[in-house]
Order: sequence, then C-alpha cells, then structure tokens
Amino acid sequence: MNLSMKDKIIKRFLEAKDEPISGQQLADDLGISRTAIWKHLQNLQEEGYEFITIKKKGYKLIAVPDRVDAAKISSYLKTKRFGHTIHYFEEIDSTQRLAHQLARDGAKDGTIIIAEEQTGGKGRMQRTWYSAKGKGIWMTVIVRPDLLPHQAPQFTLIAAVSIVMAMKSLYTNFTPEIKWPNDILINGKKCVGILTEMLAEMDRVDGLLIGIGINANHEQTDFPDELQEIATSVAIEEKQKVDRAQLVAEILSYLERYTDEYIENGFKSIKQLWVEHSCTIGKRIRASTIREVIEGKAIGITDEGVLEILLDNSQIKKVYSADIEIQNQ
Ligand code: BT5
Repeated sequence: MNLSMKDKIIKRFLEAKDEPISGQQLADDLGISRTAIWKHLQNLQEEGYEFITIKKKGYKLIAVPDRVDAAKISSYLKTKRFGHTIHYFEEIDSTQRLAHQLARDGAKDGTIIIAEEQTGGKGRMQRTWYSAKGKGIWMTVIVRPDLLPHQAPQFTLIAAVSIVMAMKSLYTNFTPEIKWPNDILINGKKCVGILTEMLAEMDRVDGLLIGIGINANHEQTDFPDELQEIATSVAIEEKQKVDRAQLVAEILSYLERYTDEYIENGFKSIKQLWVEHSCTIGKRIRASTIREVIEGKAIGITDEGVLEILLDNSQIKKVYSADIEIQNQ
C-alpha cells in the first residue's frame, strides 16, 4: 500500500483502536526516530487529531477529524489491489478530470482519487454533480481490465451492484434500488450517481474511470433547492451519520470482487444480482435517448447490460444509454 509516513502513523493508531501505542514501538515499526514520531504527532494535532498520553504505555488516539483520507480508508481496507493507491484532496475541481490525467500517465489498476469537495463535479452529458464539502463520497476508481470498448458501459452496472451490496452489508434501515443505468435510489430519491468514462483506442480499453458520487451525511437542508424533491442521503435514510471511509472500503471490496468475476465469467453472474436490486424492470418507463423518446415496459437487460423495452406495438427496443423516468402505473 502506497501511504505517506503521516498516513502510516494514523492507520497504526486507527487499527490499535483503544490500545495505547508507545513512541518506541511506533518508531521501531515504522523505521524512524522517536523524535520524528513526536514531530508527526504534533503536526497531526494541528490537523485536528487528538492524542492522550497514558503513563508507561504510550499514546492513545481519542479524536479523528471527519475525513475520507488515505489513512482512514486503508484502516478498513481488505482488498488485494483496489484502493492501494489513494489520491486524497480537501478540494478538487473533479476527481474524474484528474483520473483521466493519472490514467494517461500510467496509474495502476485500482487507484482511487477521492475528495472532500468538488467545485466542478460532473454528471453525464456535462450536467453538474452537486458535491458538498465533507458530506459525501466523491471518488473515481481507475480500473484497467482487458476489455473491448463496447464492454465499458457494463461497468456502470457492476459499480451499481457493488455499491448496493456494500450498503446492504453495512446498513439496516433502508433498501437501495438501482435505476438503470447509473442511479441508486432510496425510497424513490437519488442517493448515488455513477459516471463511467474510458480511455480507449479503437479496439482496446486502456483504462476505465468509474466516477461514484454518494450523498452520505447530508441533511435534507444541505441540498440546493433544485434537488430538494429528488435527492436523499444515506444518513437521512439510515437515520444516523455514517462512516464514509468504511463505506468506501466496503464498496472497493465488492468492486474488486465483481470486476474479477466479470473478467472470469462475463456479465451473466452479476446480471442476476443487478436484476434482483433493480427498480426499473417490470415498470412502465419513458426513456429519453439523444435521438428519441421511447415509452413502454422495461422487461429486462441483455447479457451486455442493454435495457430492453417492450413497446405498445409489441416490438422490443434495445436502449444503450438514456435518462429514464419511471411512470406511475
Ligand atoms: C450522474 O449523472 O448521476 C453521475 C454523477 C457522478 C458523480 C461523480 S462524483 C465523483 C466523480 N467526479 C465527478 O466529477 N463526477 C463523478 P446524471 O445521471 O447525468 O445525473 C446528473 C443529475 O443528477 C443532475 O442534473 C441533477 O439533476 C442531479 N444531481 C446533481 N447532484 C446531485 C446529488 N448530489 N444528489 C442527487 N442528485 C444530484
């Protein structure tokens, strides 16, 4: 794992939980002097970490700033590759923009870019993604599987399944549902948006950039007026504040697992999970594509993740990308 000395120290304390660690122990473990450790602890205190000294035992970490930084995420991480390189920012224009640059420069499979705040967060088709400071998970995962360009959109569905499974494993007060292709709704409101982009040549994907935006600890008043009726957060639905770093680590576990499964067995096994958690299939919908508006019943997705709509004239239409409105029946 690619952590700075500061992050290694924090990770060590987070993993020790309530146990104090002696300065000597830390110095030996991390291969630096006790004076260097002491200096790092001073700096950390200035950043909002709080330590107490327990006589003859060492230091105990008693308060941590609410951040989704590398130390915190990696203290929960159980993956083999995903999240082993973390680029963390207090503020960035868009994690997606930097991901393009890092991928072009050869970033490793599973590298993540994550920020407390995005000033230019983007959705599909140049829409704005509202990314409030310290409230959400605004991250891009760079994935480098051996793929053909037409397979890339399936990763939006793989990411959606990974996020739903992670939420189900951590929370109990709500049921997340996937709205094809890139939203996760809770009680009918949007909590997550996914934006999958790629670097590609004609016949080969060089890197996938899976952008994940999750409203995590927003209260309803944190959303701007135009999102009041349509957006929700994990905390609103779970009825308590959540640990964003823990959710990130859980998502990365599922994303790594389903990516590997996809590479080995194709989309079929993940499709089943997707269908089980979808709120689109079986519903009457209106799909707006770049070219047309299609109305009908969503009857399924193909093994490639393409949506199938049964039209009123009994024809079946395949839709590769669209905005979906689920109609009241
Ligand atoms: C999406 O687009 O839903 C994809 C969002 C991806 C965001 C992530 S955050 C990390 C990474 N870095 C980025 O810059 N982006 C990615 P789309 O389906 O086009 O939905 C956009 C629409 O969702 C907007 O037009 C609003 O109506 C609505 N919206 C914007 N911000 C929202 C929020 N925080 N919660 C719920 N809805 C939102």
